[in-house]
This record gives sequence, C-alpha cells and structure tokens, in this order.
Amino acid sequence: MTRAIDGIMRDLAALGTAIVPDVLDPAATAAALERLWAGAEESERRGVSTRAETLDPNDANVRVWNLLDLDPVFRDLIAHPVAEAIVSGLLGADHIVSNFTANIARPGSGSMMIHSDQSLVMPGPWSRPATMNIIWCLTDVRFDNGATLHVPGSHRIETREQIPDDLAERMVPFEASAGSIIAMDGRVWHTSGANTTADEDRALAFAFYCAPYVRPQWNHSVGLSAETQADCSPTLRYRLGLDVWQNVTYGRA
Ligand SMILES: O=C(O)CCC(=O)C(=O)O
Repeated sequence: MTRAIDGIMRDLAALGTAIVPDVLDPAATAAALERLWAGAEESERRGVSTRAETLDPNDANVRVWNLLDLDPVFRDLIAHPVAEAIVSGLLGADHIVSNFTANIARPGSGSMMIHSDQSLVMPGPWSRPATMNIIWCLTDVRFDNGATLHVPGSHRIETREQIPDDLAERMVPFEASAGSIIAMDGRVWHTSGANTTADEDRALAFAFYCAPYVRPQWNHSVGLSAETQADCSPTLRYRLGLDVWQNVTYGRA
C-alpha cells in the first residue's frame, strides 16, 4: 500500500489526478450502486429533489445530495482506508469532509459548466491543494457514457487570469472501471461529460474533502440525523465537525 500511495501521490503531483483500480470488488460496487438508487428514492421521499436545474442542462442527471445520511455504506466509503491515505497524503491528516454527493448521468445527459471545485469554495491564488475529490466509480466510466472531462495538469492554474482560452478543447475523459477510485486535486478544471449511450447509466459518487481552514459546503450537524451522528467514529465526527470543540488539530492535539 505504501508503494501504491507513493505512485498515486506522484500522479497527483504531475497530473492533478490518479486512478486507483479495484478498490471495491464487484459485489461491494453493485451493493453501493443499489444503495445509491435507494438513497435517491429516499431523498425524493424526504422532499429533496434529485434534479439540479441550476447545474445540469436537462433532467437526465440524478443528483443525490446527502449521501452520508442516506445509507451507512456511504459513511464507510467516506472513511475508507484507501481514501483516507490519499486525502491525508494531499491535504494532511487533519483534513475534513466538505460534502458527499452523487451524480448519475443517465442517457441523454449533457455537460455542466467547466469549473474547479477549489475555485468554488475559496478565493485564489490556488497555489496549493486545499480541497480534493475521491470519486467512487459505481459503474464503468468512459467518454460515451458521460465520463468526467478534465484538463490534466490544470491544478497548476492559480488564478482566473491564467485559465487558457482553449481550456474546453483540452478536456479529456476519465476512463475507469466500476470499483475504481479517481482521486482529483480540487484545483483541476473539469465538467461532467455527455452520456450518449442508449441505455447505460454512469454513476459517480463525489467525496469532497478540504483542509480544516476551508468552510465545508455541507452543514453536517444539521444534515445528519441524530441516529447517523451516533453511528460516526470519533475520527469521522472530527472530519464532519459534529463536536462542539473543533479548534483542535486532529492527531496533533
Ligand atoms: O458528474 C461529473 O462528472 C462532474 C460533476 C461535477 O463536477 C460537479 O457536480 O461539480
């Protein structure tokens, strides 16, 4: 694992991304996908829409927002040892969880706006990684089923002025099999792809982590039920900001 992590860190430094295959076996991947669809249904039942009119060009994308409260499998994924090792390697052991959501790109779905996630949560210059995604591939991911499009090396863009005019033309798709992780530095510029298949869903779950000085996108104390909060380990409680006293650097207190 140490050797593997070294290689992942090298890819992240060089490209801003790294693909780690076979993190989940086929049975675990299928179970997580099944829980994702059940979570989408539960979200609608709670009155939280799974369509994002302001983000997606049509209603072929299914967005599932509060994964951590919808099923224990997502609490396992957010704290998965492989994710933990990668995120600790890039952001430090005291990283926290910003958000955990899914985007199921169904046939007919199109691209959203091009963005970097770090640029959405903190001002530039983005001279160091302060955010990152661990993207769980719950289906195979290819260009034609709507793979995330991204610009390799774009984690080196520090300000909006440095964004090249041909950013959109430089986009390439991720290619990964179901059960893989795609680690993506939060500074990488990307967008969702178009799913041009007739009948194949592309399901990705985005675990978005940040340094402890970045405000999380999700208020976990409000979003997670008492039952869910009681199910979190002390480390996960720290990462979700569930305790009253937060001004302690985890692992160095
Ligand atoms: O679904 C994708 O491929 C990308 C989604 C994304 O970047 C977002 O929702 O911010």
